[in-house]
Amino acid sequence: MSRPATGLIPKPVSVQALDGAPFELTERSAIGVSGGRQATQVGESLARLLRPSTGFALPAGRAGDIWLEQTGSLTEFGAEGYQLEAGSDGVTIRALTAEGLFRGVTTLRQLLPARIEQATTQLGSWTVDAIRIADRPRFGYRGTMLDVARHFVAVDEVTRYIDLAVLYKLNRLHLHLSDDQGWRIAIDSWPRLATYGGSTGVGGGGGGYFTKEQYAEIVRYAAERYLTVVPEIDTPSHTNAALASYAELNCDGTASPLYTGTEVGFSSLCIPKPVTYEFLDDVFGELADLTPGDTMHLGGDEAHVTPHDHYLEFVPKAARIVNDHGKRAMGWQEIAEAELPPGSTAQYWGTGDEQSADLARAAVTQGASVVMSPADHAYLDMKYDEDTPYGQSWAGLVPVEQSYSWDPATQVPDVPESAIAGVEAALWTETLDEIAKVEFMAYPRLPGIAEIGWSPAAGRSWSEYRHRLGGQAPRWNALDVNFYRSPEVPWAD
Ligand code: TNX
Repeated sequence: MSRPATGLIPKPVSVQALDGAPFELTERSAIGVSGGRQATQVGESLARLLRPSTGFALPAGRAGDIWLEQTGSLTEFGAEGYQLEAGSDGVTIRALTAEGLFRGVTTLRQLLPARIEQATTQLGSWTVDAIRIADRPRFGYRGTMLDVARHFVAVDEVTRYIDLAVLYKLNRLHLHLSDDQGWRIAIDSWPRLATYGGSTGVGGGGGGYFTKEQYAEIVRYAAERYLTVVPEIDTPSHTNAALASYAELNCDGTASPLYTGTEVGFSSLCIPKPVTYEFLDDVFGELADLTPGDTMHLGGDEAHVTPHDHYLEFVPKAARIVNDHGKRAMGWQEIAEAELPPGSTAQYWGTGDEQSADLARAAVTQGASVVMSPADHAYLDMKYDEDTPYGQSWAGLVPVEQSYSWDPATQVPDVPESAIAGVEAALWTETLDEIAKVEFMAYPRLPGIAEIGWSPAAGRSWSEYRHRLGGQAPRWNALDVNFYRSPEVPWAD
């Protein structure tokens, strides 16, 4: 009695096609919610999603053929898990938390025809085949990083990026807010960081920065979609924008010039100077006040001109400053060389090389968790092939199959699944000066990283996945996504 598998991404833990008639969404449909205020908001957000394309009223209240039920009894699926059942009587989604309901609603969204994503009323019926799904994520951290420092990205472009990311059940947005070329977040106690340090970018463009209100708006928009913002202030290197803004941060007391090139690792905070730590305390303090998530990222990568003993002294100090503001410290893999306070996370960005593997193991030995971003799979700024018009290739070309074909738990020997917090796809923007190019690099690869973070390893294969991926094309067309029509994928339209 098996029907063809659904086109869902990420693939759920368990999918059972049922014999009965399909569910049909009609003008009489309604959304009923049982649960707290957040569950009610999930119901309302589903209604807002379905109304434009269906043209139906879809009242959201206490009863309906779409039934969202938050229930304390569903503990076996964890905080993000859910059960979904669809049939002629209706659709029921049950979860322990509102977040679980949101993930289940995301599944329902993908089960509906792709034209559900359209902004205007569409003709035709809206059915979901009878089905039963039980689902929960493999990893708690499923992220994507956006580098808004090399090229600045406007608030509505970030929210668009969020809209697409949550369609694949990602739950972390790591914002790379500072680098040599630009400082992108207003800090009241050090105002020139944004006004001067944020005044340009790669190639000498106009730059820009988020006001505190704008950053808070991004955080709020993300949180409504169960995506937690992880802000990064990259230190001690990748700091030229700060060093250009304040002379006293430089060891020689002279402000460096603004920088618009693409070299890495040439800048450093002055490790022996007390003002360095006052600066970090102010910056991370103001950022913590705006950030409800439990983690702040301190960078730590490519500190090529920081004396090594200084680097080892700096990282624990910076991590403790983050801790003092109530947050866990996260950093790129290099931080594992230094002593890390409990609760820290190191982000692996190696390519299978021994040095990176050693760093990941050093993190685990210290009791830190690891987020996996192997550059030869999960760096979305790498070109797909020789003909990709922008992007980089220092980690090699990363075709869609390669970005999908890896497993976090076998990436680094002796870094077991139990030490891995999850995965993150990084999008650096040295070569990406508009959001359309960012989208082109992210799609179709980002959904594959999202699936690696969510779905069980057993049962994942490229030969099967590529068909589900190809099935996303009508949805992306409806959403006007500028995706790369890779010849590796059998696109559905
Ligand atoms: C390496 S990966 C960097 C970034 C660059 C990226 C380009 C890492 C932690 N640092 O500074 O933008 O390569 O792919």
